[in-house]
Amino acid sequence: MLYPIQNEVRSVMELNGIWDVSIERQSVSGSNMPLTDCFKVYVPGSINDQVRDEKIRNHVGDFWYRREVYVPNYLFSQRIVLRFGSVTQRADVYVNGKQVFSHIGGFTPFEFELNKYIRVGKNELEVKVSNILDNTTLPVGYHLKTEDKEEVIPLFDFYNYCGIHRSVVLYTTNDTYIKDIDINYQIKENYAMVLPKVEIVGDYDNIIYEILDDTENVVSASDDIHNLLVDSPRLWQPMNAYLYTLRVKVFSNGRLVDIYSEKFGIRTIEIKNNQLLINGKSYYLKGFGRHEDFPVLGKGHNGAVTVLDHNLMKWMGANSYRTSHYPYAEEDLRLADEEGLLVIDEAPGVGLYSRFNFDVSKNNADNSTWSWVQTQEHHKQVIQELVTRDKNHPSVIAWAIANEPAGHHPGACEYFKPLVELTKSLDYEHRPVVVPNIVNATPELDEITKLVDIICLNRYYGWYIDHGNLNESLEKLKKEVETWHEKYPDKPIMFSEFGVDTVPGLHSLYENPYSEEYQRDYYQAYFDVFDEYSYVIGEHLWNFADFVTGRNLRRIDGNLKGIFTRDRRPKSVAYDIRKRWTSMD
Ligand code: BDP
Repeated sequence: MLYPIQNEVRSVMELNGIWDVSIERQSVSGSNMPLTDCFKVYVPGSINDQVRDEKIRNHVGDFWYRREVYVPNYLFSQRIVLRFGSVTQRADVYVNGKQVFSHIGGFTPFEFELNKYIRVGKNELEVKVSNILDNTTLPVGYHLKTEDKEEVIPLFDFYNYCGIHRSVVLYTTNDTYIKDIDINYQIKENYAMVLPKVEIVGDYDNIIYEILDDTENVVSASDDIHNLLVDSPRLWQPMNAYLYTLRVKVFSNGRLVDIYSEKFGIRTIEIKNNQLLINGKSYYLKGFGRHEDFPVLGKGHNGAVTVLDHNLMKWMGANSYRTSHYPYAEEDLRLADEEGLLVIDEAPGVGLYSRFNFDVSKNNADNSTWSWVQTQEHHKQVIQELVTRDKNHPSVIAWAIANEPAGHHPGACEYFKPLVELTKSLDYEHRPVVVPNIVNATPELDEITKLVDIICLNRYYGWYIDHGNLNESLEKLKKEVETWHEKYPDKPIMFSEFGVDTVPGLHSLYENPYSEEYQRDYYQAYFDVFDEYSYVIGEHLWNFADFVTGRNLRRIDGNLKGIFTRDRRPKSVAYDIRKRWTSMD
């Protein structure tokens, strides 16, 4: 799905700002009844941390958002599209009292044509937002409902923030419009052949494709996609990005009816001899698993936070991150494209593990995951939405289609095989597919790793296993790395998560868990292991910053595994890691 842009033909109008929200539906369309029991919520932003009332903060079920939208008469000569960047977890959209669209899935955009539902001037827009998660949704939760209580118990470790989390816009196009663009290309000896696939709706008689360099010079132009050649292309390199633009112009009877500019980078990605090669050169991934999580905003997108987080990652010497555990705002990826950051782009396939427990020794009590979850169809939908949204981003180097599923429970392979195939088939580049692995899905038992391109390990030896005992746990870590390598010698291994909860300001003379010293020792010990193996191709620390979780005996004010605090102050370990990463070639 294309990002909304404004240009010669298209216009964009933001509907962000303060909306009215209530638990019961308040408005009757057309009436001027005063609204009672409404509270104010800023969009984009999670509801939960904008309210004082705990009942509202913890409400399970529906929230009704409402606002008026004034539509100027001159827009009506065009298609008017209403687009939501994301609504978490489910949205039912009502226009002037009538339900017109629904979308399930909290982290991808959706849109629909509005013309037939609206009039010139004042219109009423309502969105029923639900935060229910169950065994058919992603993420997965246990949905418990009795006569006097409704609850969602998350099978994952972050707070189930809800609301309209990303921008809401009205944008316009003509009746003939560019619906989608796939920018495929092939790199030859000293030129690149760009082969865009453009989907157009409506009548037209001519299309012109232009390729512009980063100073906006047209380097190639044609009405035939087979003639789009870029001589001596400048490659998009990690941390040294170079972006071209594909501009597509659509004409009808000599008149320009649509135009869309999409940036892209020219580069290759390959997995070969257990290495990750970008433009033929092997790269080591240094970076983080992250969350969209910030005080007050919750999971609401805020451009200033995106910019700061990217600046902090670059300051640390990172070159990559994973959008754990769901697709992030489109603005994040657009920035990563410009900055040369490498992104493992993750679908919200999290919680696929019956009776998941932080005490991993308890995780083997039940092996029924794949008979209980009914998420496969929805999983296909979220993968499709992820790949079609993000396919043209040069920053995206791999798709993570789930996080820590029960890869060792019977049925895991049957569940994942079609999903891996689908992901590859949707992506013209066939980028690597990964599924970060949980420690219980051992090399002997796991059924998923054979399907993926990079072995991604989330490991907590010295924390959930052998808590506080680094020496003993590192022997287990080494043994495990070697066992995976023996089983899959051609696949690279990366650590997609490892870390320890650390209370900022807590110091200890000893190896005391939760202290800043323990976090420093833990990371140093892991790095010493990684550096022994040439086939370990990356380290993503868990987590970039502390983040909010549900209430749990193991969580003191959330998950404290951040290298930064939730308000982005560095813990001591940040300086060690910065030193390591900035001195690594
Ligand atoms: C892993 C999960 C991650 C958690 C992390 C932790 O992938 O979402 O936050 O452990 O426990 O199991 O900190």
